[in-house]
Amino acid sequence: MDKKTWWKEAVVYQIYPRSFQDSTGSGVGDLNGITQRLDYLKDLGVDVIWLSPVYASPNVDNGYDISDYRAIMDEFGTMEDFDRLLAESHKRGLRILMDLVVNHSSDRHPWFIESRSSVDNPKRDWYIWRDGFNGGCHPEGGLPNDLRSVFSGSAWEKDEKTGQYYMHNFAAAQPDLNWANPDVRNAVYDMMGFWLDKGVDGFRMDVIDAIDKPPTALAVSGGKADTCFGNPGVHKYLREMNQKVLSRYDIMTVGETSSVTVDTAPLYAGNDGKELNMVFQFEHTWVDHDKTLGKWKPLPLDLPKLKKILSRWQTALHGRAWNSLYWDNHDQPRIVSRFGNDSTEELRILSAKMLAACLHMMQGTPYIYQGEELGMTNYPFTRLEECNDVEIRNAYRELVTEKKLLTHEEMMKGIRKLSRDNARTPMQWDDGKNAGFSAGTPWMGINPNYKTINAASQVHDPESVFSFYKRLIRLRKEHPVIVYGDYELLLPEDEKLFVYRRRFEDTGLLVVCNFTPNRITGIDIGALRSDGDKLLIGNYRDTEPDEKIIRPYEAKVYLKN
Ligand code: TEU
Repeated sequence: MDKKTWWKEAVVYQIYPRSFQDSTGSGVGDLNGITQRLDYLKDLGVDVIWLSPVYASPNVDNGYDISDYRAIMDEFGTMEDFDRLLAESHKRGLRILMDLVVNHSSDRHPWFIESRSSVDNPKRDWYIWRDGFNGGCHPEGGLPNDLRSVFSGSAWEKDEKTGQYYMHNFAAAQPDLNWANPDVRNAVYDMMGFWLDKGVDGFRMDVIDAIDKPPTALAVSGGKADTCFGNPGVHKYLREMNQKVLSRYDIMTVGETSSVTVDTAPLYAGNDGKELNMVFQFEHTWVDHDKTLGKWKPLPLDLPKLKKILSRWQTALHGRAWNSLYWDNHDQPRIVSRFGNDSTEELRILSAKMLAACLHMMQGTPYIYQGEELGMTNYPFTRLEECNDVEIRNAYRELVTEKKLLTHEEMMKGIRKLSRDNARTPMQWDDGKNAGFSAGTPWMGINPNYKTINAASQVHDPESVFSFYKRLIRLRKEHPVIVYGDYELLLPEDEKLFVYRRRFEDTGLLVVCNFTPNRITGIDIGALRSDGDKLLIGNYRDTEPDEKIIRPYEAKVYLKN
């Protein structure tokens, strides 16, 4: 049985501050904007707010490139604004999770500026420097090896000053820190203490599975390099971090770990509590990615595959480690446009609710990304100039311009379906100017559907997507089976329905979700139900008396008490 803790029972709401609420008319969201909206979050019923980075940053990757870990980004406000946000959140019983981005810093961080200044600078070894292969005479341009950046191209950047290359898993403006150096680790732990002593309630740890680089990734070989993600040495550092920092506070921690598997999850997030509380696994976010072209060539949803992945995580971690549950975040497109259906208002609302029920009835801590609770959709990008994301721009350059593996139209199609910028358009608060996001010119285009899809039209409507999320959050607080129950997938091969059961002590849930716009007949839900159960929540106003009919995007959850 899973030990009870507050973070297992909590629901987290992720804010991307740049796009949440602008309080000054600058066109960029800010901390005071978030403070103004705390009552909205309280009304929704979430317990924890995860803030994407709010630290000083040149914004090559929108705050995931930090130039001062102890300062607030100018555009977002001041440290006093932050302290007020924290105090106002706590006053309402809302906790704050900070984004901890310590796999890399910005190339403008004073540590890196010093590090690159000369080969014998004391901070040289705070980053990862290598000579070029063969004295830089290799036909490939002398790169130390063929290690690739997640954001396209080589992970090595030549620094003209000293002639050596530094390593970056992400953009060239995001040099990786050298965790093998204890001074780096201690500087990070000190900085974490600074925020924890202020009273923040935990951390979401960016690409934390990449902090330990295997020597085979960094060898100056001119040839094939191993990936930097998921090297077992990560656990040595996380255990040290836990002993020196995390264990001293009652906080919540979640690791962003794209390489985690059901086998390694118990190391990161096992019940023994030696490292983190939970991890974000990525497998379900790759289900519609092409093998070679990835997200830039979207595939149709293979529901049996999605069910298999999510169910494997549910079953393997039960009683051993703790799951996070998410469809959306700032790196993912909008779920309703991805696995749901935004072609009509009716289907958008039904499918957004169905997807919410499907996820929120599983075991794990659910994360809601800003706007997901409104059923916000992808953006109709048609021109590259409408996109901001460094990942998109780099991938476009490599795949369309240089290698010609995709045409402009194909790439734009991929961008519309799966790119990260879909999540980053401003929050749609109302049907007024700029959707109520900003009195100035928004830094990024607002989705033209804001007149219909916005918070103001949903908060008081009991049939809205917002109200549905609110009910799901409340049910989680009322029924321990949702938090602590075990899990069993039914009808694994069915291509249209996602059906599963949960059990806890004498109680049970049956969750039935139709992932298609069609009426499904022939499967007798009545036969799967338990004696005396009742409908706990559903996304249709009325009930269909014939239990052999499941309506378009219908979701039904039965509870046996
Ligand atoms: O993301 C890390 C990560 O794994 C992503 O690169 C992911 O694979 C990609 O976004 C999918 O398109 C984190 C942050 O969440 C992301 O916003 C940052 O860009 C990245 O780290 C670098 O800090």
